[in-house]
Amino acid sequence: MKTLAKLLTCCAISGAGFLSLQTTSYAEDVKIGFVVKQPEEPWFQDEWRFADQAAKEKNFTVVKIGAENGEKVMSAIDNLASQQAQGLVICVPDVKLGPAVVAKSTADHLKLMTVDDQLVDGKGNPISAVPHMGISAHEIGKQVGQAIVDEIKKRGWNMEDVGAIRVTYEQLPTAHDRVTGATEVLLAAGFPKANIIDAPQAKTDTENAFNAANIALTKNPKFQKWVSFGLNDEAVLGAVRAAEGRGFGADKMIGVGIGGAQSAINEFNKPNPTGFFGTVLISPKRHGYETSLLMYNWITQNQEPPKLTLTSGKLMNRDNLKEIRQEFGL
Ligand code: FCA
Repeated sequence: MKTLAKLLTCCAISGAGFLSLQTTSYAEDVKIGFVVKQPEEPWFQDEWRFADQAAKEKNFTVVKIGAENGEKVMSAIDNLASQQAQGLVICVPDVKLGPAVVAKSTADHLKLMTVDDQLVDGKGNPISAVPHMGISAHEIGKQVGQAIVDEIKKRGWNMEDVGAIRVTYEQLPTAHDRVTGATEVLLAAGFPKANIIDAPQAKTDTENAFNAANIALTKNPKFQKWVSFGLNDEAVLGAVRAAEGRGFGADKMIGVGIGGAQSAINEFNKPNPTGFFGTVLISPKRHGYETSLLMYNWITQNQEPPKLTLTSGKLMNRDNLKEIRQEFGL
């Protein structure tokens, strides 16, 4: 009798142990990929950091992969499948890869969600069947435009004498929408259309923006003052550096970016102000943590993420940097 009781206790304990072990290993078995187009950009590093935070909290694995071109994207997806991942969150290097990315993920039985840049189909229309989290690009662009207009007025500049370096990357819809929003606000405020100079960048990094902006500056020596906007902080920083090289410092340049990650923070932390006047802070926490969690819930609870989530931003400058970042949980 005594032995039987002992035996039962022992089984109950090991039964419980077995159960809890199963639960743990189930969560551990969840593996998702987080693939980004530009791993060196602070924004994407922040997204990864927040994806890691979600993984730690929920006890799943995030495989972080940088994929700068289509070939790397395809092999990243295969790689994830061979590691038995169940899904991926991706910001592609080229949105036209859309149909190929969808086909490859489907063939590899991976759930697919996009972040930042929405995939497009062969006709250039967004692939709305794939859940996506992006920024409200047009609205955020308008915030950039408004910040520039407000500062032009504050400084009492005559808009006729001011050139605008519009750093463009037209093949990316979110980039187009951001600069369109900013442009609309400038024009509505009376900024002369002819003073808006396009600086098309070949790649969305500071170096390419710098090269593009230099051409715009060379071709337009008549302007004594400049403003600049573009897709992100890197684009505007390229223009700011190019302008600096020609003597247009903080008093002759108003650059407003989008992002608010380390590149902007570094700039604001310089002892003296530069032409990088402000940025619209967007949320890497939502884009990294929340997308990973949405993917996790999709895998573990078959709860599909919302088809479209658009996040908002807030203007940030040297003076309110800490406060605004705190507001965003950063
Ligand atoms: C695009 C840009 C990034 C970031 C993100 C939200 O992917 O290239 O810099 O702004 O959107």
